[in-house]
Amino acid sequence: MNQSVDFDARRDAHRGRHHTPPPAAKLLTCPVPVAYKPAVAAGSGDPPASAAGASPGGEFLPRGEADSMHWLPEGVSTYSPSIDTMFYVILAVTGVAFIVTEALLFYFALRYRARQGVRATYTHGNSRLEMIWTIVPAVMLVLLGLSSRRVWGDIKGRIPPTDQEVVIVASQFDWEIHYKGADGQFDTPDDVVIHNDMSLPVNKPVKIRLRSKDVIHSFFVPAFRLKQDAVPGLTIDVWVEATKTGTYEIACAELCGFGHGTMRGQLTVLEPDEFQKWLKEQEANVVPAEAPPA
Ligand SMILES: [Cu+2]
Repeated sequence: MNQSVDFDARRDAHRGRHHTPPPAAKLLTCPVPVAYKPAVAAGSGDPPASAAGASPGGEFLPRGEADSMHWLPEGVSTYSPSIDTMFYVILAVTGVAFIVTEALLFYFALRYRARQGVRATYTHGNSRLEMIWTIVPAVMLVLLGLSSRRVWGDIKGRIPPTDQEVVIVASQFDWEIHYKGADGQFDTPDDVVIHNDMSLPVNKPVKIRLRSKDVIHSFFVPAFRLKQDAVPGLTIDVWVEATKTGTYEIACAELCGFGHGTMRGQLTVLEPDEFQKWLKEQEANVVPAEAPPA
């Protein structure tokens, strides 16, 4: 059974005609759920393929084949273990509550079903029971909220000091990745701009500034456990520190139009010296925009 899709062909086909929806048949053939199998082996010395005509040969596999022991893809950011712990704790609490309430629902539906000769009694409810099933979930919700506050504050409430910055501009249906050019500043003619193909250094905090040109998108890197909306008119800062080299998937996690499902990119985590080498190569390729006439 071959469920892999030609990720690069899909992305390349989409590049340059962002407002044309892809053929419906292609959208329908996308297997779900999928996990991204890294095309670049961990620690590989190969630089990532550049944006133009990239063909790193990555392929999507059914999640079960990628990792049968865990439901989640391998976490490769400093905060992914904390997110996973929170996920499994919340899943356990809500899972038990779900099973208990559904079991009671079926039990009562069966136990008190209409039967001949049995007259229904009218009940107005039970205040004590209602208090219990309101207060217990409320207390559990507060406890879950309090226990996740530290992790949440660490991820969303601060940006660790770093000189590594990337600006990501989302649009239908494309991720535009901006790096400071040789002058070390954004919004200048020598900025490096790459579509749907991002590279980052490993073991180094990176500040990501998210923007959107049109509608709300959501920058989602499952392997980092990082998901953040990109909202038109706002610049939203997030950060990540990758812990393992390799190639990972970027997805849009906010339904943003007909081509939403094709709004994918790849993210390559490189050793710091390889990253610097790659960035220098990209800088050398930049054709500065002509200065506007005075
Ligand atoms: Cu989107």
